[in-house]
Amino acid sequence: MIYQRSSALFAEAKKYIPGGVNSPVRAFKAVGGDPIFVKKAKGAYLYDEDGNKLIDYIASWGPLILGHAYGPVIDAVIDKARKGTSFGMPTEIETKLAKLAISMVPNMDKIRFVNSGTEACMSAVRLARGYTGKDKIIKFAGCYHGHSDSFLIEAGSGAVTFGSPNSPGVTQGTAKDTLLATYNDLKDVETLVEANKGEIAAIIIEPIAGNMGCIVPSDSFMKGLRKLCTKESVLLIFDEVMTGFRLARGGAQEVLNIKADIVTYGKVIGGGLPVGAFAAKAEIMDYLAPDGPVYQAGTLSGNPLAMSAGLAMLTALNNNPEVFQSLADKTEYLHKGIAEVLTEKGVAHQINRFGSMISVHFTDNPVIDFASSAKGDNETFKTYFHGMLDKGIYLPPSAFESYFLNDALSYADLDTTVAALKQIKF
Ligand code: HOZ
Repeated sequence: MIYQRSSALFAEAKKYIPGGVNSPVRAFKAVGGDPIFVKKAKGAYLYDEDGNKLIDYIASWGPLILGHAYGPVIDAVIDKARKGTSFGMPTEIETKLAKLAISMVPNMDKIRFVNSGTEACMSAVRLARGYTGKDKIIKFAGCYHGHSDSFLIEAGSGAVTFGSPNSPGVTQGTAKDTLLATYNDLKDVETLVEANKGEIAAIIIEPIAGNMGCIVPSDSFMKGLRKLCTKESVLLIFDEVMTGFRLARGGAQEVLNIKADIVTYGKVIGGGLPVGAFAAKAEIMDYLAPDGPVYQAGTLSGNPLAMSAGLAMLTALNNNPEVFQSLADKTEYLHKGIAEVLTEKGVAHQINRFGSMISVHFTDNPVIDFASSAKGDNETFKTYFHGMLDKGIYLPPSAFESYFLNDALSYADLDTTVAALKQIKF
């Protein structure tokens, strides 16, 4: 495939936008070459500026569960836009979306809408600190909770892709309140909590990790974490920006059967428009301004276009819960196809999958945490990524990102994907 116009557009973008992109992973630095500029998308396909059609496996990093330009979402946004795009005043649709979201998710009474997953996680931690009166938080190496200061400590996703999991610009004062644990290692968390007894406000985790590639938690780790938090009066925050409304109506809380104290959402809850949210029991949420002392605000929070997209999206998911099984079946089918080809070719690999999240780690050893994920062979990943791209398959341009399947993908698309893999010379 030819990507000439994309390359020209990238060269022009670099003159005015740092690195030519507004979010680092998009720049293809981890895989080399120039990024693809998208012109439009529909269903399972991206159409780029060179006229290529690509099968998409990122779905805008998760939210487009029903495919690109999903009819009811587009209609809802157009209809709303005609009536005004932003008011900075309350609207009825915010309550409608809040009511629906809360009805789908276990264990939550109230929800506050913000504009991104970063904002949601940042606000959730402030709320946890305000509610508990404690300062420190625990996060897991390789987990990514957006780019706010407290989380850029051994962060996954783009941060680690570019070798800057600890970003300059984060003060030591902030960094010292973020303690770091190893994913899937309960003993490590227990030791940290013990060493900081009475000082931990919250433990934040991606319940299915997607920012060091897809990593699945063990049942005993998750159950142990919940027990430990309850025992030590630490709030358990599930960052469900990727998993919320994707794995099931009730997200990871439902599928793992674990109740979190605060849950954060993003992307999906806006049907692909810029939305984030955080939710909890009323007792915790009522600590937020204007009822409580913990401040959080935003002119674009609850934006009518974003709310209408979110309402259309969640309504569709709520009315068609079979979509989650359909997605999981497709992901399993893809898993089998990829595994078969890579095994035949003798390429060392591990495939991690949960529901509609999946990633291929090029290593012999099981990938259960950041250290094992980082052992993946990036040269093989690059060959794989560019080999697939050349055949019209768009995968995440970093080994540290999960794929997100969308239900517009057909089994024929999955077969095309596996056929493309067969042609790659490793
Ligand atoms: N690292 C982000 C997803 N985990 C990428 C976001 C983006 O570039 O849009």
